[in-house]
Amino acid sequence: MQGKRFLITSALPYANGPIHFGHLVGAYLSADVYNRHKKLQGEKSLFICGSDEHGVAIMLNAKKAGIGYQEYVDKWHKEHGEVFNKYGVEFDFFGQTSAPYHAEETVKWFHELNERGFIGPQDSQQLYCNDCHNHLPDRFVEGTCYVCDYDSARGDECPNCGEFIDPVRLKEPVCKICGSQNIKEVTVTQYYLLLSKYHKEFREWFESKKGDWRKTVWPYVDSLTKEELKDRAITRDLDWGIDVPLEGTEGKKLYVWFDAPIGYVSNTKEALKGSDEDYLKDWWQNPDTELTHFIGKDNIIFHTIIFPTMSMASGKAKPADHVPANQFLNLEGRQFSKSTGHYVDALDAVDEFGQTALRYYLLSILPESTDSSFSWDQFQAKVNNELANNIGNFLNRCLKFTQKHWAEGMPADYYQAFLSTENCQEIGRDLEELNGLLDQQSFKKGIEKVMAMGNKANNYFSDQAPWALIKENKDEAGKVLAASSIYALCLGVAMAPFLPELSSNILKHFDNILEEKSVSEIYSGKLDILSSLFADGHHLKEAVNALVPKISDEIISARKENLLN
Ligand code: B3M
Ligand code: ZN
Repeated sequence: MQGKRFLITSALPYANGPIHFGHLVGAYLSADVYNRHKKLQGEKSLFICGSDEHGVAIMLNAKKAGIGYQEYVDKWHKEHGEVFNKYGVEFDFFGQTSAPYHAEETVKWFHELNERGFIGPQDSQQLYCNDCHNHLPDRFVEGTCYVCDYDSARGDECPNCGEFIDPVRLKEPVCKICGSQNIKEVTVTQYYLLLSKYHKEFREWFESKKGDWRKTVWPYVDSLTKEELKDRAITRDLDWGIDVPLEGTEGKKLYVWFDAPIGYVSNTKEALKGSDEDYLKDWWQNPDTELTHFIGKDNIIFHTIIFPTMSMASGKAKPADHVPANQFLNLEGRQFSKSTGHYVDALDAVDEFGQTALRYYLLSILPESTDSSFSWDQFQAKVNNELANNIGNFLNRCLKFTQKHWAEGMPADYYQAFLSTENCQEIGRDLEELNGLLDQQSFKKGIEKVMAMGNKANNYFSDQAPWALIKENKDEAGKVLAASSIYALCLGVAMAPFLPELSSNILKHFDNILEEKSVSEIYSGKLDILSSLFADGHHLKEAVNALVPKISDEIISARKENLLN
């Protein structure tokens, strides 16, 4: 037995456009918090992601941009990496599905499923362009809707009436690649994933998640899968993607949604290259692994039905333990839309406001159970009132005051006096509760808990008023400040999963006494360690700077105006 370990995945972002706040709150920030949380607890965890680089949408956009597919996806892969980096989303590995290691893994899964009888051919009718000689699946074709007569219905869906379109029935179809109307219907063979064969086993597994999964997830999947699982085509006639590894299938590629989730596995393999761990035995097939997929609600079907079934039916991997899918995030009450300008560029925003302010606000509006909305006014209010006035102010006052009056450091007994108090025990209990919330993947409640701890620290400092006390009794004022430093230290540790940059700015003031192991103990609420940490007192060496800057009205007005234009 190796003990429990945590495999954490975030939806692979399509290498096909910018990442916005909606993506960040949907699948990345909470996963990052969970990974940091597990690592702080001293647990073994791996946080795996990568770019999703196949599919028709990418092909169309690369063609529009006039560049090759690989060049196109590489460009987005690089930009996404930069966004995640600036927001402090720290994957253990961030790969690419266009890489050869990924095709190799995907092909293994295909063969395994095929040999076990879960893949089979079926004929279907498709459109073919006589001019550019392309098969035209779903999004490569537009035409007039056969239900409502709307003249720009897409091959997958009519944006006017919402009909789920069968492309061969479109009236006056047009090829999206070359604009030709010279289109014919042809019979083609595609390979299907025979999910229907696995319905019983799927339901057995799925039933075991009842009561455990979110109310926005389980009942929805239940209603979709109660009666049957439908077989799904997993091949396409395209020139970008992973070749179908069967004879006589030249020109066919695997459907993007077949290979994308296998990206979690192939990227784990790549992440562990050179280590003594095996990606399958030690992780994906290990019963002690807790597997969590962090996703937005639009990805539920693939993560709760199709990929778990592929995993179980192939015997390649264990199915997910948790799929905490988030709802959507709007911007000032409306959908983000790059084309209408109702949009915020995530890179530009983080350059202006910094990681801490944005992570704080975005985490506090996580759409865990209902859709939520990003508002510039609320962003400013929360950052200024809660982060800056409350926590930032406490930290500045406490650390600066200590530094000013005890420039040579404070003696041990000042600290020791606080350790046996009820206040200190309460910090320990708060940390334990925080661990409980994050263990349950309740991230919004988690960050609220940290803010409540900040409030307590701030109130303690204000109530004790060391600036007045020092005039009468320097020793007593010193004890209050030592206690406040302990509050600051514990707060810095508690916020580490949420606000890593602010946390490390706080903790660097305690660098001279802290080790990674002691951070882990404090994080878990085992505050006995403080007694030995402060055994020789403490010296705040580093100059204390304003830790949380406020956001001005002008900047917020400009941001709001920007949206209206
Ligand atoms: N790329 C969809 C999305 O970004 C898709 C997720 C794949 S996860 C295997 O919304
Ligand atoms: Zn064409």
